[in-house]
Amino acid sequence: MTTAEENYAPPCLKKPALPVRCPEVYLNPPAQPRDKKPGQLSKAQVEQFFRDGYVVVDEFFQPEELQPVREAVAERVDHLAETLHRAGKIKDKHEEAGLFQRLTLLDKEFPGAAIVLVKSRRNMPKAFRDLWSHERLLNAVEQLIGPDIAGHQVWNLRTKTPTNEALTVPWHQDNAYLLPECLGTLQPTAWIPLLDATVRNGCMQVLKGGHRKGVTATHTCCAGGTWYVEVSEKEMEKTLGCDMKKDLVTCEVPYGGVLFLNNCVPHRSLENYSDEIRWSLDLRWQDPNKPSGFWGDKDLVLMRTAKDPGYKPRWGEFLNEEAQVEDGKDNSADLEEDLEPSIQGPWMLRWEIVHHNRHTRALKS
Ligand SMILES: O=C(O)CCC(=O)C(=O)O
Repeated sequence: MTTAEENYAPPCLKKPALPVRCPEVYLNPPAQPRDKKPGQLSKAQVEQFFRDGYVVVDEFFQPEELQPVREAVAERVDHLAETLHRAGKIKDKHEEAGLFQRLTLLDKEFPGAAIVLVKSRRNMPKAFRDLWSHERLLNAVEQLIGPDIAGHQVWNLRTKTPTNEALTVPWHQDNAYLLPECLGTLQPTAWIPLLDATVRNGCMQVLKGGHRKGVTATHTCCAGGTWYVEVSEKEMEKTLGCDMKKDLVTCEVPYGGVLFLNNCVPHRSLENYSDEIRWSLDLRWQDPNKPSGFWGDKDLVLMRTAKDPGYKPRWGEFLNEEAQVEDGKDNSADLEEDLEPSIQGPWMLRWEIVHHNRHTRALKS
């Protein structure tokens, strides 16, 4: 194998990791669209994304545009409350509590309710799909990855209830959760809070420039009482060349704002010390012709293609539940929920398990 090939070859899971490096996809913007389109980032914002590995864009959405998303989250919490109640796990459904309190109350009565909500694979609500394929968002993403855009299989609704260690995400690079083959694929994330995300309620922190070498540092599994992989400060300094003092950026994002993240940049979220739940969504995209690194057999969802300007995402295929999305409604409330508050995933097999907890113990090979 030549040196150049070595640089691009994904390390086989069974072999010791090769020194894989793919910096250029993370550093060089594609040709910018010639047309002016709503939602496009400024030249300086595009440059920042590629130089620093992140960019915060305030006022990307109007509050009323995010209202359906808040309502869909409330509906999910309501469904969870009904399910827990039916299963005899809780006595009070806390129907009077609002979006920013109710899950905390459910979690008090049934510890782990917030985790059950995180792992719920109920259909992605229409409001989430509309946000993910929002015209303005895709216009911004086009500036980062080009005119062919697919939604990545990994999306999350984060339910950061106050002082809940299990929901505080430690330092990681997103590609550490995927197969090594996707290292050469730029997969920008839009991290979208459903309230003002602040230091107090657990906003994100980024190590700016940590993507520049285009490598995935060695992570370990699993941090504290979580199912998350983690990369140590020492390892980020050594392998990614990060300076923990100079490169640390705390990204407060006001409601309506978006934090765009590069999948190679190290980031984490802070603990929530407020009395409200810090809800957020993280949504990802990539060029459909590149490896996604997803472990399962689900496909990407094509959202735009240069060949067909009128193309619309085929959600039925993505969700594999055509009947449920055909009429635009989410009539999936009857789907069984798994009420076991632990989470396992294939990323646990990619990295050494150095700390066992309820999540790793339930891992089947
Ligand atoms: O929202 C959070 O707390 C963490 C999000 C995150 O790490 C991610 O989107 O990759």
